[in-house]
Amino acid sequence: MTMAIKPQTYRFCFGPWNISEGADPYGPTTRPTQSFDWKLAKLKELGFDAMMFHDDDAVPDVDSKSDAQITKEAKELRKKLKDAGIAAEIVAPRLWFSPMTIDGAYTSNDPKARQYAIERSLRCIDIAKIIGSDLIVLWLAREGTYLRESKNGKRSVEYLVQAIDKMLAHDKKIRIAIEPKPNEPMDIAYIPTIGHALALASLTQEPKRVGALIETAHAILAGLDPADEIDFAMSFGKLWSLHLNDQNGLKFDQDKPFGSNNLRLAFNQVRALERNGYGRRGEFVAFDVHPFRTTKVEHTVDHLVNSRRTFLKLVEKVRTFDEPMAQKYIADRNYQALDQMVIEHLLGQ
Ligand code: XUL
Ligand code: MN
Repeated sequence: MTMAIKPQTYRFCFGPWNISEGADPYGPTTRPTQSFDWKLAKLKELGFDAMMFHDDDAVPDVDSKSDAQITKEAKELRKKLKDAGIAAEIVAPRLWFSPMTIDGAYTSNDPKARQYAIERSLRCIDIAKIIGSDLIVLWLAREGTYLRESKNGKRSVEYLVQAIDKMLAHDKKIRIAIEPKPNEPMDIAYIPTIGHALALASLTQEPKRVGALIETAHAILAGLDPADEIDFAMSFGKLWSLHLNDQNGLKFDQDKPFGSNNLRLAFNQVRALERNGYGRRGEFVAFDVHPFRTTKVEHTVDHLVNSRRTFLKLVEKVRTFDEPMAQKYIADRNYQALDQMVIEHLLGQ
């Protein structure tokens, strides 16, 4: 007798920065700032399972605090999360705010800045351990250039490997997920795609502990199909976290609600996750989405609820897709019929 595989049930999360205030480079905030406690209570009330963190979401102003103070505050957060029954999914060092990292963090031309970036990353690991996460996310925000002649690309790769090796050596249990993005804030980033992230992982001391996080918008900004990026990473067993959102072409990073711009692209991402069993090893589905600037305060979390709703509806669409019929069209090389079948399935006809 063959055992039926139970359909995957997903667990969801978001970060405190996903309840944002609407500021953009051209104008101020449009909604008031909500406290961390309000966001945590909201996350729980909405039925999400985990929260993702930057190091300074967990311990505000982390650079100005002693190790003892950081430990104390991280322990307070651990208790808060435990009381709420909410897990900490990931912790990411916010390496792009400090005056030390104007010219990059791990790849800065200034050795003091590189040192700062590594020390801050080790502290981030300490915080993650205390609040109960073993997954460190590296969005390599300023690792790239505005001007290619200003840095040496090969040396930058060496610096990245050295930094990751220091993190791996600092704690034998943590894993690192690299979140690639091809541009913004940099003109051109050094690690723009999942392929780059996994190649970088292979140069480290322990490639097994270095994987990836895919963000829909980042893949689109790289001119790639996020579903292919998911399939690629999962072919290597390396998709350890996920930032679903949407993006209208090659513009600024938009972090729109999942499926907002291209429902078919979203459908194909969910298909890739389903067929590869994303979540079976405890991975979470995170939405790295922001409210539209125009959002009124009373709708401040709707983008998160809607993203999860769209995701779950697309899971149903994937599970009810007529796969035998699709296979028949594929065998007959009738991609015109396959195309229409997908469109009508998404239209609910
Ligand atoms: C930036 C981005 C970040 C990371 C976390 O584009 O996506 O929010 O996900 O540092
Ligand atoms: Mn992200």
